Amino acid sequence: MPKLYTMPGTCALAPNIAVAWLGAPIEIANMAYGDHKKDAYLAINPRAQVPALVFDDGDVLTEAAAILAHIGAAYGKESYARDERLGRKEALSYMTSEVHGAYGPHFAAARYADGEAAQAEVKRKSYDRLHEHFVRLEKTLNDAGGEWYLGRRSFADAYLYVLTRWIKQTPLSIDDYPALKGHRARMEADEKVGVALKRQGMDPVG
Ligand SMILES: N[C@@H](CCC(=O)N[C@@H](CS)C(=O)NCC(=O)O)C(=O)O
Repeated sequence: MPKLYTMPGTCALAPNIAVAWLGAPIEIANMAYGDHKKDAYLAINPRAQVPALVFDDGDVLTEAAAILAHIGAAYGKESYARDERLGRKEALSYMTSEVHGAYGPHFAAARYADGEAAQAEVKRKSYDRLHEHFVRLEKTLNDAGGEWYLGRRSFADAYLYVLTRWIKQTPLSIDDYPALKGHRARMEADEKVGVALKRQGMDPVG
């Protein structure tokens, strides 16, 4: 059975949720934080990042957007219209690169600047960028009816949930983005999201 490597608190939650939603025959291998830098995992992903999907023949797929696309194509039962397929691809590329990337200075300021003052400045500026992304995400969600990011539930919702969970760790407030707040609560009311959180050693953020 293919194995999805995850770690508490990480974006690997999105494919973990996708596996739970589809009941896909994929084992979740949740590592303790730190194990991603040990030899056993570096042999799987030398960049020391999760998620990684390891197939029975040893092939490895990394990058959350690619893993989500694979899970949808291999195990998805619903058929999506062309505009939905394109919308999902665009949403996942945007979220995994632009928005996740904008969290970089928050999570790892030392990669962007030296010294406490410079790092604080880099972080402060990153909250401005994140705010712009949340305004855009909020608008897209509202334009789609306010319930699911693309109008009906898709893997974009799983990744959006990862991004809105992290708001809690920043000085920004989910209260400033009411549609995102409602979306996060909707995700946390989902039984399968609860299953995914549990197997990744995580709790709802409330
Ligand atoms: N571009 C990659 C990014 C993956 C990534 O940044 N993973 C983070 C967790 S969200 C990680 O493994 N970080 C390792 C660390 O914290 O040292 C993807 O979309 O899968």
